[in-house]
Amino acid sequence: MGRLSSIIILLGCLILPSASMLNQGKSNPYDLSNIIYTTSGITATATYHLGNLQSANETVITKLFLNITYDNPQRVRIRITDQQNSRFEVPYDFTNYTIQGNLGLYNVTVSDNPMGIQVIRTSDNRVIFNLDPSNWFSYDDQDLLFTSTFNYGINVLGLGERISSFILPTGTYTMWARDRQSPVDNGQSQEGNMYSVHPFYMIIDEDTGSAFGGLFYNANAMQAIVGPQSLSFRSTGGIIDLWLFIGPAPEDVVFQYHQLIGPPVEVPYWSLGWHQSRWGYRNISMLTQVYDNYTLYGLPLDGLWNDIDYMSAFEDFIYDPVNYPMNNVTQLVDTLLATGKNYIPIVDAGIAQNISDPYYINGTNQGVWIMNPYVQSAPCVGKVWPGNATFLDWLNPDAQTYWVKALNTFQQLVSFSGVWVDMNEVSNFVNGCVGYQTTLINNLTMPWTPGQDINVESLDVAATHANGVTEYNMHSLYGYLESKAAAQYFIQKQTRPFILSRSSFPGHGKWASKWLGDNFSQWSYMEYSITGIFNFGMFGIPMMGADICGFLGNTNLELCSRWTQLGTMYPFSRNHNEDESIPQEPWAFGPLLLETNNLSIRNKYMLQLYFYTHMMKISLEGGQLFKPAYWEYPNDMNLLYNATTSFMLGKALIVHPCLWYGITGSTSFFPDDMWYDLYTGEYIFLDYDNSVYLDMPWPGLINIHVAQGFIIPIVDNYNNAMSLRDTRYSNISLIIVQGPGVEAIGSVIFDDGSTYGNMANGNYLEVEYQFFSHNSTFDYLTLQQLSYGYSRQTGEWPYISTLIFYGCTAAPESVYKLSSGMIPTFIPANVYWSAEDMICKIWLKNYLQPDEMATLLIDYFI
Ligand code: MIG
Repeated sequence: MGRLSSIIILLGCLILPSASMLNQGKSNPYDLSNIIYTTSGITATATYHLGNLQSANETVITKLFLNITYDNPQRVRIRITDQQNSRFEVPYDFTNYTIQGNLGLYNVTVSDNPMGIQVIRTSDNRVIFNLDPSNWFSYDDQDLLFTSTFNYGINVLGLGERISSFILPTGTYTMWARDRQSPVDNGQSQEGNMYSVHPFYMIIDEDTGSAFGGLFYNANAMQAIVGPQSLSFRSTGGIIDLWLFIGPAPEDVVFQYHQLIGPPVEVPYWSLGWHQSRWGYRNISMLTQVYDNYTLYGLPLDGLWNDIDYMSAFEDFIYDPVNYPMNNVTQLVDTLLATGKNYIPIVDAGIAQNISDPYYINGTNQGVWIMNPYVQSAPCVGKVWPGNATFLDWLNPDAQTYWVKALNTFQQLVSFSGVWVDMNEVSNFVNGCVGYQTTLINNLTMPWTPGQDINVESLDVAATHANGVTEYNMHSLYGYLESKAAAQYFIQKQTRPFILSRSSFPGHGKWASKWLGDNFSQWSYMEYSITGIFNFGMFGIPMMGADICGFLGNTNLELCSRWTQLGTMYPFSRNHNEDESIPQEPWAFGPLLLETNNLSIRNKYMLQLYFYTHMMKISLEGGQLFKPAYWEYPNDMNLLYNATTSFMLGKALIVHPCLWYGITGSTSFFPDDMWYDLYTGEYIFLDYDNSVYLDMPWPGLINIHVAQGFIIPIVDNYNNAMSLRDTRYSNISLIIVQGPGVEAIGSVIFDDGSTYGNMANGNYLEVEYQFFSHNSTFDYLTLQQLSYGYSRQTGEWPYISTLIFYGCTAAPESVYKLSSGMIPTFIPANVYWSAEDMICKIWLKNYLQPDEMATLLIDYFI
C-alpha cells in the first residue's frame, strides 16, 4: 500500500464518529410542540430549527411525529416518523398487542425546547433512556442518530452479530448482514459485523447490577456506539422505532423482549440430539461411510447433514448424477429414517441462472427475483457457488409460494427432515449485479458509511423489490424472511420446522434456528461460542450451536475433545468442518476422541428430557435454556464479568467447560448456593470466595453440577440408545436434590415430539414432581399433571425406575403410594443409603408411571 493511501486511511479513521464527537457542542435541533399526554402515552410534533442546518445540501426532515406509547407496565415504545412522508419500515411480524398503560412502573417525561425524552424506572429511580436535549440528534434522509446518556456506568450486551466478549468494550459496532469469516470485534474496526442483525441491547447498571434493554427495530445499515455512559444508534434509513424493556433483572429483560417478538418455534424432539456434518463429503459413498462408521463405533447419531457437495454444479435441490446418484441417496436416507435418524441437506440462497434449471425457469416465469435497477425486467444477478445466480424477493408474496413449492418438489425427491439455509445475508462473491459494477460504483453516494461500503459483496443496494423497495432497505432481512417462508412448508404439513439459518433478524426465532457460522478451530473460538449462544438466546433464538471442533483450519485431538464436551451442552450440537481441513469426525483421532464423543453424546441423551422440557416451555413463554449464571444469581457481578467460565442450563444445572489446553483441572467459581455433582451426587464444599478446584478429565465428562431444590429427570437407557428416538422408550429416574428445609421441584413435558403447535394447542402432557421434607420420619413426593393433552403411546417412558436423592441424611425404609381416595399401597422397593456420601436410592421396580396422579410416602429408619 502506498504512503498516500495509508495517510488517507489514517485520516479516514480519525474522522469516524465517536459518541462524544457526534454530540460535541450541539444540542438537539428539534423542538416539540402539540404535546399531548394521555394515559397510554405522549404524542408531539418535532420541528427542526432551520438555523441549525450545517450545509445547504443537507436532507433534513423538518417535521417529525413523536409517538410514545406505554405498551404495558414493563415496556415503552418510542416511535419517531416523518410527519409528511412515509419511510421504509421493517415488515412487521410481532404479535399484535393492545396498549395497557404503564401502571406507574416507569415514568416518561419530555422537554420541548430543545426536544428531550427521559424514561425513568420508578422502583429505583434509574434513568433507563435519556435523549438529552443537549445532545446532537439527527433525522436526515440517510442519517438517523440518537443517543441515550446515563448518569452511571453501564455494561452493554447484545448488538449482534459479531464475535466479541460478552460485555461489549466501548467502541463502534456495525450492523449489516455480512458473510464474513469471524473476525473478533472489540469495537475498534467497524468491520466486525457478521451474518445477522440484532439491534437489541441489554444494559447492566454497573453500580447496582440491575438491567434494562432496548430494541431499535430498524433494518438499515447502522452502527451502535457504546460509550462508558452512553449508547447511540446511527442508521442509514428507516424510522426510529425503539422499544424499551424496564427489567429490573436481566432475565426479566429477556422475557419482556421475547414477549414482544414472540416466543421461539418448538423444535422437533430429534433435533436436540447429535449431528454430523462436513463440507467435503464429495460423493454418496463418503456420506454413507460416515453413517456406517457411526454404526461401527456404536455411536448415537440424530442428524446427518449434506453440504453443497450433493449439488450438480452447485445448483440448489439438484443432485449430481455422478457423485450423488439418486438411488443411493434414497437408500441412505431410508436407512437413516428407519434407524430414527434424519437427513438435512443445505439450500443456498442464490438460484443458479441456468436456463435449463427448472427452479430458475419457474422463478423467472413467476417474476419472483430481486431486480436489476438499471435494466427493465432483468434480475439483479449475483455470483455465488453456481456462478451467476438470482435471488428471491421476499416482499413479493409469490416468492413465498415459490419457496414452499420448491421444497415440496425437493421432498418428492428426497425425504429431508430439515433444511439448512446458507449464504442468506445475502452473500455475493462480487459487488452488486453482475455486469453493472461500474454503474453501481457511480451511484452509491451516502452521507456516511457504517463500516465497509454496503455494496461490498452484497447485491447492488439499488436493486429493487416489490413496490419499489430497494435492497438498501431489505438487505439484512433476507435470511430471516427466507427462513420464515421455508417454515410455511413445514407448517402446511403440520410438522415442526427445523431450519438452520446463518442469517437472522429480530423475529427469526419464531420460525427457525441458527448456528454461529464459520468459526476457527481455535481455543478462543470455542470460548466465543458461549458468548454467541448467550446472545442469540437473548435474541429469541435458543436453538443454537457453533461448529463443534471448529470449521476453518485444522482442529486437534485435545481441542476437539474439549469442544465435544462443551458442544454436547449446546442446545444444537453439530460437528461441522470446512472442506479443506483435516477430518474431525469422532473416529478421526483414534480412541481418545471416540471415547469423549461416546460419553458426551450419551450424557446429552441422559439429559434429553431436561433439555426438551425447557425448549418446549420456552416455545410458550420465551426465555433462555443456555444462559449466563448471572441471570440466575444477579447479585454476584463476578458471574457477569467472568461470564464464559460457566453457563447454566435452566435454573438447576451449571456447567464448567474446560476452555484451555494442557490442563486437567481448574479452580472454578460457583454462584452462592448448594451444589452437587450431577453424576456422583458429591456435595461441593466451596471456598470462602465460592471457588473450588474441579478435575476436568478428558476423555471424560464435562463438569455439571445441580443446585439444591431441583428434581432432574434422567433417561435410563442413555447408554444403549442409538438415536434420540430410542430415549422415548426408556424408563426414567429422578434425581432429587434435597437441602435443609428446601423443597425440590421439577417437571417433564411429553408429547409426540414432531407436530407443529403442540404447546400452543395444549397437546402435551406436563407432569410436575415435588418433594417435601415432611419431618424426620417421612417425606412426600407428589406427581401432578399440569397438562394432560397427550397420552403416552405403547412403550413410551413406561415407569419411573429409580429415585436418587442427593443430600440425603437418613436411610429410607419403605415406600407407600397414595392415589386419591385410596388406601396407601406398600411398594416393595429396594433401598440404599450412603451416610458418608449423603446419597439415597430407591428402586421402585415397575410400580410408578411417570404421569400417575400419586403421592409417594417415603418412610425412614430412625
Ligand atoms: O462459501 O456450503 O458457513 O457452514 O460449509 C462457503 C459450504 C459456503 C458457508 C457455511 C459453511 C458451509 C459452506 N458455506
